[in-house]
Amino acid sequence: MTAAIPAAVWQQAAAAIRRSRGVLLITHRNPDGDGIGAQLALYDALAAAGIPVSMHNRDGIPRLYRFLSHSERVGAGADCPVAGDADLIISLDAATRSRLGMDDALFAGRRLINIDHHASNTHFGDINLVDAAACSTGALAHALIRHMGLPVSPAAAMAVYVTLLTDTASFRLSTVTPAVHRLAAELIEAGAEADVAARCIYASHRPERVDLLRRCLATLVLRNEGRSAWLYVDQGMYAASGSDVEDTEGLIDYGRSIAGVEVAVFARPDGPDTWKVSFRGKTTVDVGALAASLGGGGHRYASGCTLQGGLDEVTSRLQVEVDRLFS
Ligand SMILES: [Mn+2]
Repeated sequence: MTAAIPAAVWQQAAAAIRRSRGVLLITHRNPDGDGIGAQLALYDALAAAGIPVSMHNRDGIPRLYRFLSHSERVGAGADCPVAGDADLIISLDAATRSRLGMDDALFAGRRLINIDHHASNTHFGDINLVDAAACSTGALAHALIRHMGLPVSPAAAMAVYVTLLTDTASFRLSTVTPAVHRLAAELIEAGAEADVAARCIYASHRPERVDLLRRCLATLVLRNEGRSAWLYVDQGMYAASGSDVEDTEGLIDYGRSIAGVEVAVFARPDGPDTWKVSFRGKTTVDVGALAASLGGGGHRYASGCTLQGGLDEVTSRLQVEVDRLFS
């Protein structure tokens, strides 16, 4: 699963961590289950080995992932008070350094290990553990723990299991190889609880989230002879339902779930006249390339971009690119 990364690079990363005076683990803005799970698993393993380690992200931990051990130890915000103790930063699940959302100054004079599985990763680290074939960044974090010869505790196993679950859409994508199921089995043997993970992530939504879902589904339209599905939420829906951006996670999958739909498009506000747009593909359409054509990035089946303008304007611009996919 990690053949793309030479053994020497794993050893380099392991040595850099062992030599470090302090390790700071960071994942991307609006963190997801993969970034958080990779972060918490590495934290667990390094802390148990007596390596000084801390965690900080630009944005807070989504409610759904707060059942994971050590999640209460992750700092959030533009300022990183624990940075002073660290001479090594590990970036998790971010294709570019700017995706971390932290000031450039944080990286000055500190070594950087980049652990990621986005095909669009720019190899911005001093050491790059990047494998686009890996099903999750958490799987790479797990491989690093094993390369360091460290044990995987039940807490770490659970965190890595969550990265598999969330980044493969519950073991439903083409990234799910026999090796992914073998890793899942190994994690369950190490103490991950599949039922608890599924219940906490898929059956613990707030009523506000379901209210937002209802409003979002009212915006659903099919275009391109039923091959594209379009959904959005706006500030009014957040206000009316008492929900927030965290509650939008997974809404796009309702578009993708429709028979015949090859690309799902979901937009949400991300500041004044700014829209964060997500894409999901199903079989033939490469939504990573679609996002790249709009200045964004991601994977073949999941990607996104940010566009400026009113919703109608943004939708028109998107429609031009989506039409191209089916022409
Ligand atoms: Mn990921």
